[in-house]
Amino acid sequence: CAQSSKSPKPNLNKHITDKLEEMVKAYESTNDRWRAFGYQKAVQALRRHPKVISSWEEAMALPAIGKRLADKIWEIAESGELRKLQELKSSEEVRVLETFTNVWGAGPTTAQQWFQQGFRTIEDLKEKAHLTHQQKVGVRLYQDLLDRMPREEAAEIEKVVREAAESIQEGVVAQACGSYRRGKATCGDVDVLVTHPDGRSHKGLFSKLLAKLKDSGFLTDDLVSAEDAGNQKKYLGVCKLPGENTKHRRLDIIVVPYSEYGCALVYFTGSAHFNRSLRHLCKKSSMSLNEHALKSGVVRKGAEKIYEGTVIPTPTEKSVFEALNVPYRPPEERDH
Ligand code: DCP
Ligand code: MG
Ligand code: MN
Repeated sequence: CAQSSKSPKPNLNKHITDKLEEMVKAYESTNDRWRAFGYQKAVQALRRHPKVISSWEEAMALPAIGKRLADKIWEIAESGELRKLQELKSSEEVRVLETFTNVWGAGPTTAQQWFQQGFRTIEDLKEKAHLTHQQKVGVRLYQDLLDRMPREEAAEIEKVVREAAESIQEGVVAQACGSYRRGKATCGDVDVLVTHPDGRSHKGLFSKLLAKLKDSGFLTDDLVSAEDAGNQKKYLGVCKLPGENTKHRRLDIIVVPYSEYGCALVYFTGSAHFNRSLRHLCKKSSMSLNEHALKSGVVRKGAEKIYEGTVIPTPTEKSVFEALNVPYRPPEERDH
């Protein structure tokens, strides 16, 4: 959780959570959200468990674990296998739905529709399915977009974006956040956060930067062109480093005003799980946190906010932690 400042504990039951995570993926792709959620809960409980599971009773005593899940956990602990997972994986429907939900821009509902329409492969989708613009990109670049890139490549992509931004506006700050900033060995995409310390020169930068990166051939495909979230501008697309053997990679570019930089940096560094635990913490002290701002004096009625609260200035990332009264955690320790 976000509260402890110690480095995250190793997951001693990885041999079990790996299998359970495959179950989550399988059930997510078949749109069986209830089951997916149950398995996800089990994964979380096991990750927090300080010992290797050594009995059925020990599994049963984990929070949010009932008899059926305890059986599954114990089956993996004892045999290293899970028959239910093997069964799901050997089902054509599950395999196809997993393939289809991995297409960028397709969720479980679309995947199910495609399956019902008789499509079974990515080739089928290319030839016969009615696809949105995003799905066309997702299908054309299917394998590239599924692969994670080594962090060295993420650094090169960050550099291309930074140099383009600097050539447009001197003094701009452009930094890769997300898994890259958390020090991961591989990255699913590159999340470049852009701002300007003078508080105003970020304006107009977004479209100029995208135009420049498109002109040079670096950006190859747009997914979400310019989603405007308040004062922040976010681009989701695909890029490719020069050279013959380079792959297409997912790139997100987010331009934010300097006043929102502290909160944006926390948010886009993640992980998503870490962000959730920070927001959870906020609720207890009548605060709220998102990528724009940290607010205090929020009044909630159930899940609804009846008073939005007032912004606490958070010029730096550290100031966000201070205002939340949480010990600072370096990005490498924000995976949980
Ligand atoms: N984020 C979030 N909640 C989400 C999605 C994203 O809080 N539902 C935040 C935290 C993420 C960051 O945005 O770390 C970037 O999102 P990514 O999807 O790019 O995730 P990561 O960079 O963490 O991982 P990956 O290597 O898969 O890109
Ligand atoms: Mg990312
Ligand atoms: Mn991203």
